[in-house]
Amino acid sequence: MKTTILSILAMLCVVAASAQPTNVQVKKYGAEPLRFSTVEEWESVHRPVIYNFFQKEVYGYMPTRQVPMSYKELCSGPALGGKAIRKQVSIRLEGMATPILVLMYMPANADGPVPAFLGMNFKGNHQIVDDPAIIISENAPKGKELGEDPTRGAAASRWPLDMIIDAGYAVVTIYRGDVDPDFDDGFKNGIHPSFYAKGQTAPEAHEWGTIGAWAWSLSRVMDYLETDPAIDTKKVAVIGHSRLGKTSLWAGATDPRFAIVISNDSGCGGAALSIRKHGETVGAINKSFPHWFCDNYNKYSNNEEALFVDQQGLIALIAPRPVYVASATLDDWADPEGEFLSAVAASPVYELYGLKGLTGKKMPKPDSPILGGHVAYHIRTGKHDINSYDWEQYIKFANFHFGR
Ligand code: GTR
Repeated sequence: MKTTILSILAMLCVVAASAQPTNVQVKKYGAEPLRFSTVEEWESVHRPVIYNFFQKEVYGYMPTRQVPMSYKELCSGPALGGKAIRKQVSIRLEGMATPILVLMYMPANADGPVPAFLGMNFKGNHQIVDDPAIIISENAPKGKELGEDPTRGAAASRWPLDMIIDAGYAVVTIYRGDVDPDFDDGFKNGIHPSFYAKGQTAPEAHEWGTIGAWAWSLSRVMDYLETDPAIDTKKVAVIGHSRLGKTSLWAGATDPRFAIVISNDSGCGGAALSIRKHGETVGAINKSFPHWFCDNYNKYSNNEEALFVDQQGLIALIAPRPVYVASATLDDWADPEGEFLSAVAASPVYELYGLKGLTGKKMPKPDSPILGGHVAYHIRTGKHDINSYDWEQYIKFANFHFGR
């Protein structure tokens, strides 16, 4: 009997092994459109190779070690004139001096769990709306002398809460500085030290930098959301602007629980193709922000030709989940055309799944979004920013994909 079970198991293993395409050669993808023969070939051969490249050479591996984490609901109550419920939660990680403060606004009239947009903010939760009940993080910028505006609601134009709540979505946000400060501190502060091995004082060349840490923390917020019955965690869109757009793309690539991924003006190291060297280059970004990527990424400074795969690979890692890439006309530094072409070059992977990508599409005119497929794109008139025009498109996109 035992022998029969073993031989059946052995046969199953052979079948499973032979299901792998054995004749597929992996060679450098560069910035080429990612065209493969089958979903199976993509998932079993190319996706793992591309994913490994981004982990090892670009954003750095996230830790595999578990660190004890706890949540605490700090307060909850009516907000936005009664149309929303504001909830604040702290996430504590062992080894971190301060908690990650999660700020949530949820539609008050919901009759069940609601879909949500989850994203980081730049300067503190209290900046997304002028609401005196928002707890100001100890890590938030404190004075104008630092070149930062500490005012409540200073970033409200980036978070059109009324529009989002009226559309039936929750907004969930955390401040980037609660996770890892955005300067080159040698990874002495923030989240990294909690994960060092004995005697370690900085991440290894292939280990996570700041963007990796930010993306990881969005997954930890998702862990919390999975315990909160107010949120429909099958319908969480991860969103970010600029450096936080690079972060949302990496969060989407690393965590399949994010049902939609939105990159707003993410540019170099985000959606844009690096090989074009238009606007910000890999060399420039590594020089100005040496802490964002892993040290291995320095190999590609002024050496973009050596990239095994360009940023279209990052977008493709999100497939088959819907992805939205957006640009702005005055944001030459982020290379709008490079962002569009990258979304186009990732599209064949979506099309393998029978989904609508952007293959064959031309760069649209300003303010003419290409919606309706699984890879969406728009270029908005105006500067490097995220505003209510952008959000309007993201809500339409989410409504379409969440069947609302
Ligand atoms: C710029 C940086 C960009 C972009 C931007 C931002 O200074 O060069 O890569 O991320 O900051 O986050 O606003």
